[in-house]
Amino acid sequence: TSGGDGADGGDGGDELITVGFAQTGSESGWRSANTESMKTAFSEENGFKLTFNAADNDPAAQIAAVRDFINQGVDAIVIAPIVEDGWDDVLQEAKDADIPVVLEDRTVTAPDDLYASWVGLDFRQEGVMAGEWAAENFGSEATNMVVLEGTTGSAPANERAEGFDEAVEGTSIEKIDSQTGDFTRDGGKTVMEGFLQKYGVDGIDLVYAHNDDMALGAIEAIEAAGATPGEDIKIISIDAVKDGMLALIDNKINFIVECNPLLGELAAGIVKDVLAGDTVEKTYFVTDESFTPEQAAEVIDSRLY
Ligand code: GYE
Repeated sequence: TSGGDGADGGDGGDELITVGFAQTGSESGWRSANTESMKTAFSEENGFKLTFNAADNDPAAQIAAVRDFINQGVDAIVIAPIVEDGWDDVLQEAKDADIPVVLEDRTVTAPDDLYASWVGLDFRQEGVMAGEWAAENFGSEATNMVVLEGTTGSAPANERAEGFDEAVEGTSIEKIDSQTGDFTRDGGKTVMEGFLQKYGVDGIDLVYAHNDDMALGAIEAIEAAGATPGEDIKIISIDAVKDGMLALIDNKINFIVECNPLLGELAAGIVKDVLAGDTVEKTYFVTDESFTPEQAAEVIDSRLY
């Protein structure tokens, strides 16, 4: 050939692996970090040609995007499933078309022979960590708690609720209300405004937000109601994204459980292994930490997201 085509030494030539990635949307800081991590890992430099779709949190649109990928005949499909249910048919179609599917982030209820592998976080354990901290700090005094739930039907909303509830069972923490804020800042703010109207500032002691963005929205609502977040009303959330950590250091949030969004390299490695016919595990769990304000201040400069 005439050179200059950048055949940099590999024996596989410059055939790129075509991958369709069906992302949930762009609801949160976590999601932005996850999207960036995925795009970096599935780059041409790393041997991939990525087609990216963000479904704006619409499960039907996400399934349609996966169907498009199947029709395009991509080499592999990666999905961050918005909701757990409803995947059986399209995953079967991918299987019939011999296109391996790797899930990242959220899980599905479909049988696990319909996908090659999943990489993500233990959402239930995140809920348990948040609940154990709540139980330890507020579990022996009467505590009225409201919950800002993630997207209804999503694995993290379901499992973070279950894990937390289990950890605070038998304590004096009482869940007085729980509604979805869809993992967005606006959603968290609107739902919290409603709670404040209904129960008053004095009727709420604790907010458990399924992600930082909703906690940040709740902070706005609490401040607008003339109260001090982190003091008059305590806040626990999940993710540990930059803005969440800064609010934690500011003592507006009291405790954050981490949820690591940097899954791109792992997902790309799994896709390559699957296509090479190498054996992969069905599940890969990435571990999470948790932070008090003091701990957040110590690590903030070294955080990658
Ligand atoms: O916690 C939230 C995002 O699925 C783990 O989705 C993810 C969650 C994350 O919108 O911020």
